Amino acid sequence: MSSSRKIEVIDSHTAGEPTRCVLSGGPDLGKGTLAERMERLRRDHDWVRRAILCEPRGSDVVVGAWLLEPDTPDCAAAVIFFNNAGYLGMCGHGTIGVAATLAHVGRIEPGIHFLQTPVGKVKIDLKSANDATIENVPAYRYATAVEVQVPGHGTVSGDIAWGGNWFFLIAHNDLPLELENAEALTNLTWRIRTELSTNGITGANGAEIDHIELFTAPRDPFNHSRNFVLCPGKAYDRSPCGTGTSAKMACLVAAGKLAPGDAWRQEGILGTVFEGSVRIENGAIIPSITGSAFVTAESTLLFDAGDPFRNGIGS
Ligand code: PYC
Repeated sequence: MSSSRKIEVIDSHTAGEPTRCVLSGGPDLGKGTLAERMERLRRDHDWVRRAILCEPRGSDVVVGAWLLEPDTPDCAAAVIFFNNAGYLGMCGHGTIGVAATLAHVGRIEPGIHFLQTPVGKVKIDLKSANDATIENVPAYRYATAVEVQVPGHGTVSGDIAWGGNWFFLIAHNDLPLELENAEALTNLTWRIRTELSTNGITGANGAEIDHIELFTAPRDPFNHSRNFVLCPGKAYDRSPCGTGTSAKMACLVAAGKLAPGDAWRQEGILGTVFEGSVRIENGAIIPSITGSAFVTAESTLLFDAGDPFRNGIGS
């Protein structure tokens, strides 16, 4: 028995991290601000997030990007980012994926565009069908040298920073940040996240710190650093993480280690790179991230009423 619902999506990856852009076919989120529409999605239609991203159609790694009409006429689109665990404020790799997708469907051409996100307006400088520089929302270091005890591991010290999502950033030299250690790194960062939450260590206004970022020296000496980023749903970011690189640059600026206009080449766990820099506007740190995305599929998601997993496994 098939249902008439069909959701059109375009898949891409940015530096190895997948994005699934929802073009049409989702439930009507009604009128109102983007924040109101996101709240309606979360409250009334959360099944569709799981149906689109969770197995058997998706996987824990994929980030969804729901394209909507913007509230403001100067934006090419509005977007709500989501993953296997819930909703994201901003997503750097996802924004580059959205840029490549909008170019793929002919909605934008190389040049300057704006994207509305739930945490603010983001600028896209589309350089070609695959390459873009995005200017993120302002980033800042919220706290430095915050210590947390991780049972069986010891004391971990890190910075708390906002880069469009909340991050705990840690210099890490125990276990190499290499793919073969992904499981051990995931376990460690998950335990750090759990201890932050148990100990009431949060971002501003009690916000949950749901991204944990480890740093070490880059494998390629041309780069400045290599990272491993744990995302909220326990998947690790295959890319160097755009919001994580933004948070890192905010910490470097606060520590006097990065000046406006300096390049920061952040290598991720796959060895792919985001090139970042910052500018200062009215005292705020505005990060930019340059990366490449490639479209991998144009698909129609189908919802058979008889399929026990039509709304995703675990629903
Ligand atoms: O690139 O900002 C990012 C991101 C957040 C979660 C996964 N990727």
